[in-house]
Amino acid sequence: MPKSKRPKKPKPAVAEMSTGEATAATLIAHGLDTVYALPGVHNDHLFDAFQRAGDALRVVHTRHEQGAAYMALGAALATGKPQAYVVVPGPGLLNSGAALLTAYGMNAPVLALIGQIPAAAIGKGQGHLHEIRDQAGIIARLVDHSARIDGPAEASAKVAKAIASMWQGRPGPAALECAIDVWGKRAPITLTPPLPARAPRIDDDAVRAVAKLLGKAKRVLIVAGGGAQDASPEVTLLSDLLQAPVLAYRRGRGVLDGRSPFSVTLPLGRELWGEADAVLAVGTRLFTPMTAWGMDSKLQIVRVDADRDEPARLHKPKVALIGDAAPILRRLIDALEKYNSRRAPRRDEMLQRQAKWRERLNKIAPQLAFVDVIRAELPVDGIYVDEVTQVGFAARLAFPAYKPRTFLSPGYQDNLGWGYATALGVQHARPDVPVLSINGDGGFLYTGNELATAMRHRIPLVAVVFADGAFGNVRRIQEERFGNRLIGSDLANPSFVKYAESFGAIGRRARTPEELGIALQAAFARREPTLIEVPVGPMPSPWEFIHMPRVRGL
Ligand SMILES: Cc1ncc(C[n+]2csc(CCOP(=O)(O)OP(=O)(O)O)c2C)c(N)n1
Ligand SMILES: [Mg+2]
Repeated sequence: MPKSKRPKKPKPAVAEMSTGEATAATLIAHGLDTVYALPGVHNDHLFDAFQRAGDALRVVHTRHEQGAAYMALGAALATGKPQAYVVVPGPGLLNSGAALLTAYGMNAPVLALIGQIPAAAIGKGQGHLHEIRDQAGIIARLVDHSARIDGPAEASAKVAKAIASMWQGRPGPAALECAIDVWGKRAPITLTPPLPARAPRIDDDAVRAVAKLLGKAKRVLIVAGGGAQDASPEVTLLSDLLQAPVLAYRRGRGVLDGRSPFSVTLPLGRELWGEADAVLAVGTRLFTPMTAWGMDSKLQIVRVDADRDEPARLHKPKVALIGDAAPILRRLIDALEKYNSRRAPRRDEMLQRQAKWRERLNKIAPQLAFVDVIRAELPVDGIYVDEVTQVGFAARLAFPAYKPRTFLSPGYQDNLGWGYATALGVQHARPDVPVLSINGDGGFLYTGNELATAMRHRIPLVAVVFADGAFGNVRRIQEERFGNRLIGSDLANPSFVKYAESFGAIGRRARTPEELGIALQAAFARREPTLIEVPVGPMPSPWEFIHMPRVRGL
């Protein structure tokens, strides 16, 4: 072909844009279609860019910044895709802080876009509106990647880099600041397309070593964490090949279908930890087993982790495989063909042991009765969003999650009040499936005001509030361990039914597990913002099943 007729490589389009417009266009080019936000004068030009972007980038505005940040977190957890929230500097940033901290702890791809005072005044301490000392330093402590956008020409590249950073090494949130007088500045802009993800090379020698180790082992236990959520088929196949139970507590639930007798939570998981000769830990810190259940030289540990620094934090493993779980486990499955040994099927044993533990868990029967009706009514694809409340603790022990990303629990922050707003973000990002938020009366009123957001943006979330008139968990500890000296643990509640109705949402009351089942069925059929109040009394302590003593290295 003559040179002149060769198709030309398209040149990136250059257009005059504002910093805000370049930011919006880059978010859209990265597949984002929503920003969760609370506006203010620092970000007016960015919001104007959102307005001009029309349906390509919808703004879901909330009633408090923590609502916006938790919604972005929920959307990220439900989809596994990057999500963004926008807040003003200073108080706006701090109001969103608990959610950003939780996004960090959960390795969730949330981008925080944060306003700033006038560029020339930053660092001078003159006391501008919403000024906070060293905002850049504060956000740098909260996330692994942060930067300031200093002008229109660099906006797109900085947004693209921030989003790419969410998958480099350990996934997680990122934050960008931009000054009030910079969002509106204009210049000729070349947009930066999504940067290619750089996957670390898989170490085939190490994979072979792991296949030999696990192939020979007699009693393998797999432990799945949040980093295993996208490796469900691989973990499921490995569980079968190795006849290995899969332990998941909060973040790894649903990776192996909870209906399998090989799917275990803490109490049975601890027993199996005590008996195992090898553990395959996938995308988990292995925190509870390592810090509470103990280690000895007879247990060989293999870690699969996206973060190079994580595997040796508590105990140096035999082998660590670094990278995304799914491709690594696929290589491991291939290698096992050669090295795996025959093992007797463990299905019957697992069925029996599951039944035995279910019986022991009857100590928390009042909570389990609610967990069982919730599971019965929540459709197979439905998403359950946990809270730090009594029925929540029971669900962590006994709720079978059927699929990945359908059991969302806040991980090691375990922060009261994450539930309702996070679930709202989940339901917004996944309008195709029913979402259930469970709450205590303490946790719910952290973000119950976002019922207004559910109504304004027509988000058909169904929420349950278990109302015991107390920070029940705290009160029980005061009763049991502090001679019933109660302090700061009683609550004056509104009528949650009337509260929901005052927003225009559906409010219902259910007094028993059976009534809750009926109310849930109606709510999932109706698909409108709904709050179901369940008055309850004190519930038995679940802690003996969660904080359990050592089984190894005794
Ligand atoms: C952000 C945050 N603040 C405080 C706590 C401590 N905390 C743990 S459970 C709890 C009480 C929960 O009360 P409620 O939501 O009513 O649930 P209940 O135990 O009564 O079922 C508190 C205050 C926490 N986990 N997170
Ligand atoms: Mg309570």
